[in-house]
Amino acid sequence: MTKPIYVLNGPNLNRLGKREPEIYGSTTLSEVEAMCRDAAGDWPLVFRQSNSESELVEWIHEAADDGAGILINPAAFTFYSMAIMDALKMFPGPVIEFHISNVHKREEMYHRSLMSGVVTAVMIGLGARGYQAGIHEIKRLVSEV
Ligand code: DHK
Repeated sequence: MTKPIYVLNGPNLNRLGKREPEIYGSTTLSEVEAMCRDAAGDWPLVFRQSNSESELVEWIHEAADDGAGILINPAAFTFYSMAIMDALKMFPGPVIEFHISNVHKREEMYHRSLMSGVVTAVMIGLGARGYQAGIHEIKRLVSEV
């Protein structure tokens, strides 16, 4: 049986569409999920969002046991959550860190990710539609394992 790809989203991403649309666009998280499922085709997806660091850690542990790959937008946790960083280190498969916005064009506090040094690849600044490319790329990376 094909292990699912986990698409995990961090804090405030549940507000996509209403949240700073000049930065994150008008696409809602539900629309992002639909795009991801379309891009995944027959590949099973687990698509989740949480504002809780501990819940995201628990889901990464779940993925380590049951998942093939992770596409994660840690959102604000990107810059200070060693708990999520340490959890990602335990994941045996490919991980893509994803950000809707180009964090390097934003304030200094958005420039240093704790995750980038422990993931397979980083995708930044493609907008919400970039999740589709993220799914295609994580599928490729998983298939190459
Ligand atoms: C999303 C957030 O919520 C921010 O905290 C990050 C990221 C950027 C994004 O662009 O998807 O800094």
